[in-house]
Amino acid sequence: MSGGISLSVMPATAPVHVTVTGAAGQIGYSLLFRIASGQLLGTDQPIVLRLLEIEPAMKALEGVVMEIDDCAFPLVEDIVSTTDLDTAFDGASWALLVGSVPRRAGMERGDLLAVNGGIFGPQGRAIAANADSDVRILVVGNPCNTNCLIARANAPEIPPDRWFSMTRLDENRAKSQLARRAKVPVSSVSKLAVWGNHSATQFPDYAHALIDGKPVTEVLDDMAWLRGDFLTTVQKRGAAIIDARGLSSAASAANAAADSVVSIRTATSDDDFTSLAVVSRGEYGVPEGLQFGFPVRTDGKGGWSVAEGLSHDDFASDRIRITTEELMGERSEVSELLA
Ligand code: NAX
Repeated sequence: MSGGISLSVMPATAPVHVTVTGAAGQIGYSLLFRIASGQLLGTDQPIVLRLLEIEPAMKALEGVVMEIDDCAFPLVEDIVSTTDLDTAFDGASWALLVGSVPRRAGMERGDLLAVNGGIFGPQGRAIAANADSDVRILVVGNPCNTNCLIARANAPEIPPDRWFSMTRLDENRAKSQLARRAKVPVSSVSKLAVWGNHSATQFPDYAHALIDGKPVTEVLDDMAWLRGDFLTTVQKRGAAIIDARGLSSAASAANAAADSVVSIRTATSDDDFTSLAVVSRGEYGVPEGLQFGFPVRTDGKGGWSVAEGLSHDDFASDRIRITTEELMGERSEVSELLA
């Protein structure tokens, strides 16, 4: 035996494959850099980015990839750009479904749902056929709850609890409004649940939210504002941003997608919950199978449950009924896409 010095070499961590659809879009332009810098999966987790786009956007995607290269992110082991669904989802542990067709003037909601069904059905099937067995899916592209329902229905091989759609931007918007009103830092606000659809019918639930551990309704003591301006500001914030910026929210949406992934990966603290739209198993009387915004608690091992035991007054029950009915209406409009 030689008397040489033995250098112990740390085993290399295998990269996690993260798929982002609509990668050349506005949200993609913010989100990809957050993923690449380690803000979703951790600063010690190497990744392979798998970017899906449609043909007309491939040139723009090429430019985005050049910019990611130019950041020299140490965690990015490879970037795959493609228009092919099987390639896009090959080995993916996270699938962030951002790309969708926005509503255009004259388009009925039913048309919008049908067009997006044509995207999310095949994507669901491709995820089932190609993704890693531990895949988790977050749908951002609108109408995100029902797009998620369509993809999930087309991927029966994947357990229903792996599918999420995004209500976190609404939660963040609501927390920020409450903090501003109470003149406290946003970190003082907890337990803000967004119930139902990511649409103007959503119910951001001020009644169970806390400011520095005390009920919001006690701290603010202004029910007219909570039931009025607060609700409508959060519900219509997307439209207000389009009005001001000429473009829909993008950086805040990417931030919320990052927050959602971190919340799914890590355990919720004992005195909080997070807003995610998940498959209903009948909690709070919500029809089974709807992809519904609930207060969710995660266990840090991939599991989650809907926070139990919250009671609603007549005002809240009515709001939750309205958003539930909207989602049931969307489900029946896409019934033929639910394979
Ligand atoms: P953009 O129009 O900037 O980007 C969308 C991208 O998707 C485009 O590059 C397009 O080429 C691509 N695309 C279209 N069809 C595709 C397909 N079949 N496969 C792959 N890519 C496809 O939109 P952006 O501002 O990035 O928004 C993306 C989606 O997020 C929209 O549906 C938008 O409504 C939705 N949002 C959802 C939010 C939420 O809280 N859940 C908030 C923000 C945002 O409004």
